[in-house]
Amino acid sequence: MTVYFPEIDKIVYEGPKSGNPLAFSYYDPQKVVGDKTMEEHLRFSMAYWHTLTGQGVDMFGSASIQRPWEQFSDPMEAAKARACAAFEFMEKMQIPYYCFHDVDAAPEGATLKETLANLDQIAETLKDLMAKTGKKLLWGTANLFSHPRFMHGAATSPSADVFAYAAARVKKALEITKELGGENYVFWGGREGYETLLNTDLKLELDNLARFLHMAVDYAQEIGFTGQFLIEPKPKEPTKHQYDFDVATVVGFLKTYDLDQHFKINIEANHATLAGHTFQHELRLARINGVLGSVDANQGDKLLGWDTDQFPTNIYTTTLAMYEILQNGGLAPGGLNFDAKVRRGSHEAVDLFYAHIAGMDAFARGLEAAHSLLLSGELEEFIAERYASYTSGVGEQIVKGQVGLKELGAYALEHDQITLPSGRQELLESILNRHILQA
Ligand code: XLS
Ligand code: CA
Ligand code: CA
Repeated sequence: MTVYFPEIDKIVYEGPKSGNPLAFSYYDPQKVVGDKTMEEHLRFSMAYWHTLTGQGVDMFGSASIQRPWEQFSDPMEAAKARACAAFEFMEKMQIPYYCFHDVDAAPEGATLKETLANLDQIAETLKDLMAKTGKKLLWGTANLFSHPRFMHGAATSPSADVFAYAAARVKKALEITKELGGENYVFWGGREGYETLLNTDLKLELDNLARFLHMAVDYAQEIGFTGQFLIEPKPKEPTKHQYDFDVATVVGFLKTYDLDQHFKINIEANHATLAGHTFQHELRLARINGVLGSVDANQGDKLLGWDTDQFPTNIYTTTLAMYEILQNGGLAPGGLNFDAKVRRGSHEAVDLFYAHIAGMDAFARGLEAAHSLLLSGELEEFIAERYASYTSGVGEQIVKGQVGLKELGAYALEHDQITLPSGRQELLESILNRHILQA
């Protein structure tokens, strides 16, 4: 079998003092943090699209990246070579999971029939490689946004034929995900949104999106796919207004359409910031609603207003993310999928390794800092104290629903001289810093 990364050996943990850029400084898969190993906590996954098929293309320039596994005139040959490169990469990086869109794995054919046959064939290749390497599928999905047929949406297209076509692709993607033992299945809205209400039947589009998702749930039951369904929110890009804007919007949508018992949420850091939220905000909101399912681990650039999908290197962010994930009891069956791409200028194969090492180390360090923060209980103690007025007296009565405006009105007349303690934000920020620096 062709070796695609001959100069690179397996990346191993050497510790923070090593200085070897092709080694982990913090990610030590077997190291136990609390009740699990780092590997069990972090459940890292490689994104097939960015890592294997990303070419550094942007609005102003053509491909800056040429991967040897893509250099075949027959697209099926390229797809097989790509699969081999993917598994070699995962093995060398010690990444246990991967995620893919149908078209990342196999090329579209001239007809839908051909496309589906290509997928079946590549699924066999993937299955063999998974059996040989022990790598696992975190989630599968269908790309319902790249081809021009999806220019007006897929499940929310004004064309019923496009709706049907999209259904056929999701049907096959679900079958393949099941066949490969996928632990989740993701719906990211793609072009499910609109540019202008002047040409849009908003109500029909939202109803159709819900119909589509119900069909997927029914089909999964029919074929015995037991993986977790996930919706991935994003506020904009490619459409001006995406229907699955953020966690709050998705929670409302799922409840409105009676889908809440079937779906959890896949939260991407860069999508959170595009929605004007912190990553932690989205994780917290999902967690308290019981729908934190999985994470697309990346980061945006606050100076740029689009989805830059950079590798996550900000340890503040990874610490606060792991703080939520630990309190969620972990992510399983979800994981941390690097939906992240190397920059256009980072065009050499070795950059893929540097990038994933940076992301894995940032999350490993974040895990340790978050664990130390939780173990100390400093934030939780402060918060408990801050809200202590709800554990007795009138506060307890409010929480238990024992009082209304009448009773509270009478109470307030007697208690209108109120003194409030400090919120201590700066102190808490220095506590966070201490755990990040010392964990
Ligand atoms: C695009 C999305 C996409 C999903 C999977 O912005 O992040 O890559 O994760 O379709
Ligand atoms: Ca994503
Ligand atoms: Ca993204």
